[in-house]
Amino acid sequence: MSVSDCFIIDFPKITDKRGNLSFIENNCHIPFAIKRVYYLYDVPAFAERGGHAHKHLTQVLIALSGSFDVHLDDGQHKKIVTLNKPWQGLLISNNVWRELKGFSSGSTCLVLASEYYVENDYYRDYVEFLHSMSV
Ligand code: T46
Repeated sequence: MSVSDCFIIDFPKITDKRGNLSFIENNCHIPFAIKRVYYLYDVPAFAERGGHAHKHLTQVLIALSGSFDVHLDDGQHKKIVTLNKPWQGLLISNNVWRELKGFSSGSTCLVLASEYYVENDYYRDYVEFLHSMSV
């Protein structure tokens, strides 16, 4: 998997003068069954989240409010994606290092994950990650 396997997904958007509505249906709008949902909130502007890759997990990140930058790195190529639209998600495949930075005030990141939380699925050491990608 590489950064080119990471892409933006547009979710349905129902516009309404009362406010807009988007929805995501399991196995329909994203290419995996959702096993876990988590979210990042109250993130200070200077904070950085992520700083790891996953061996098997695929997930979709959504900026439900505010904005932040997602730095992607597969060991050979890098890409930065800014998320700031609640009707869009960024799919991040396994074996891609990700760092989340530049959180705006009040931003919220919703994450839809293909697997339950398993600490052993993480590469948390960048050198180990690079080594694993090169063998
Ligand atoms: C990712 C970015 C965007 C759990 O117990 N269950 C969970 O589902 C998660 C995600 C985390 N945790 C525990 C593990 C740590 O003790 O919560 C603590 C903080 O987790 P972490 O340092 O991994 O948080 P982030 O924001 O750096 O990374 C998370 C995800 O772990 C990661 O997959 O891509 O959000």
